[in-house]
Amino acid sequence: MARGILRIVLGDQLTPDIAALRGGDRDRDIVLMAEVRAEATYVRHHPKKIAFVFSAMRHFAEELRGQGWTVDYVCYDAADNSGSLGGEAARAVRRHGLGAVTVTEPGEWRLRRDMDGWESSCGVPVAVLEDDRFLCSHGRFRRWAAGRKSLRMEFFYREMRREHGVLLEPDGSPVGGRWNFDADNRKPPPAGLDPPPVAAFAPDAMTQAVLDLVEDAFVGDYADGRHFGDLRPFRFGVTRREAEEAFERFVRSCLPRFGDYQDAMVAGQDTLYHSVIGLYLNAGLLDPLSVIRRVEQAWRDGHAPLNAAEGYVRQILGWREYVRGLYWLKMPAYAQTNALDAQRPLPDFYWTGDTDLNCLREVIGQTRREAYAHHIQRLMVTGNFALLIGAVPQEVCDWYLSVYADAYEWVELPNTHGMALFADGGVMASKPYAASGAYIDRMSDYCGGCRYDVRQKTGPGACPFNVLYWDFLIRNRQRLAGNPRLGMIYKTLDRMDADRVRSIRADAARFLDTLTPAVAPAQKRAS
Ligand code: DLZ
Ligand code: SF4
Repeated sequence: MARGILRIVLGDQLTPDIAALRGGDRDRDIVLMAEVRAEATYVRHHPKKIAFVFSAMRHFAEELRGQGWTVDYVCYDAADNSGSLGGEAARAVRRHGLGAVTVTEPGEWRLRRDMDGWESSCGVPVAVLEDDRFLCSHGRFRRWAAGRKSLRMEFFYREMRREHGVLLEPDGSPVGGRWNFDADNRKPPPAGLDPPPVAAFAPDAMTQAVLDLVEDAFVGDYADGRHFGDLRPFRFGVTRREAEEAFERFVRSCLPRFGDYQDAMVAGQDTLYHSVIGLYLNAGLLDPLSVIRRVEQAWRDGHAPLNAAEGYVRQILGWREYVRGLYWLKMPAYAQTNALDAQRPLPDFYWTGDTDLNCLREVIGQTRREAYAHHIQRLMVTGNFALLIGAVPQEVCDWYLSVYADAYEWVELPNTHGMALFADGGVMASKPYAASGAYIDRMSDYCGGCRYDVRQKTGPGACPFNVLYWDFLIRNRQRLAGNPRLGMIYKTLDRMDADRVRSIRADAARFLDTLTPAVAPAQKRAS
């Protein structure tokens, strides 16, 4: 009788019909799931993220066992844990005398390259299957990208809408007469917004055991090599049922106002009307197309306005698929991009939250507590600041990859190198997302609680974003002045008198001098 197959399920592949399990023989094959040091430490992930992944993995293993699979589950603290997925694959093949390995492709280039060596380390054939949980395959994205000068998300998104029949009139045109209601997603937050709390789940015994393990192995002072972020209280869901409940709760209570306040930021309101399901989607606990269909239905039922439904669908069917397509199209070179030659180390306060710029303190503080921040907090506060000071793209990317519970390199790298830092030279964005304090002031209530004055343009009390913004444009004139979308801004700069320009540069230099590089730079990833 032919030997069985080792079917490997990774920590972000927690989907019962994942490619590697399809067509398997439940009597003969073995499913391997392994908590390993290499995955938990290739960057210093937020302890909440590790706890979420490990606990969701353990719950998923139970789900598979309930469906008749034999699951060989290797715990992080098992005495003979080899520390890597490749090592565990080879050990399991030998342990069970199996004849082949099947695995669904991972979300990250690093691990995909590693898998090329698995046939020789396992001594049996290894099949790496495409991850078809995404709506756009690698081939489909390549076809879309072929021959295009510009790879803008908007055009990709329209094709996805047409292809999957989402928010369309019977004649194929977009409902509401427009493809994109972005302009209706930018309401500043009025005083007294009172969003409902995000779904929270009490840890069960299995999660409690994981929390203890994570506490022992990872929690402590970042400067001593431990991982940044608060482990407790831990309130994430860890099963498909909980993820579905969290999403349904969002649809019922938050979606109607999500559209209006998608870009708003309010101190102390960590989630506003956001769904906070990125971690569930990216780990495989929710299915993107079901999420999209549910949101479309909420609009068709008159429960949510179109700017909310379209704005939400754009994130999942547009941005999420687009960044994943771009990642695999452009890797590994994309990780090395640094079009603006940014060389400044990431400041230490990204890892401590200890800064007197209130917007950064709020967003980093929230990130430390929750392993969550929404897209505008990421793009226009921490990302914008990193862009303006010229922080090294790889360090910035490692920060995002570490601190957010939903972060995997396929989503983080394009968002950092492409969107936030313009390090790809304009593949993703038509201009850098650079903004002065005025943007943050308009979209948040952070400035009221800040020791800097957002209306002051220069001088010791001026909002640092104001001088850094102009300093950034001056520093990068050669690279950016030819960009048609920046023409007006450079004209304004050209009209500034020389004294003003000198004082901007001097203020910026003084401020930049106060930044201390991180004590323990983020661990470098092998790519
Ligand atoms: C993020 C993560 C962590 C923290 N730990 C594990 C692990 O121990 N075992 C595992 O299979 N996966 C883990 N993951 C998720 C992987 O890093 C994920 O599969 C990436 O997409 C790698 O490509
Ligand atoms: Fe941030 Fe400037 Fe506003 Fe302070 S004044 S919160 S530094 S934007």
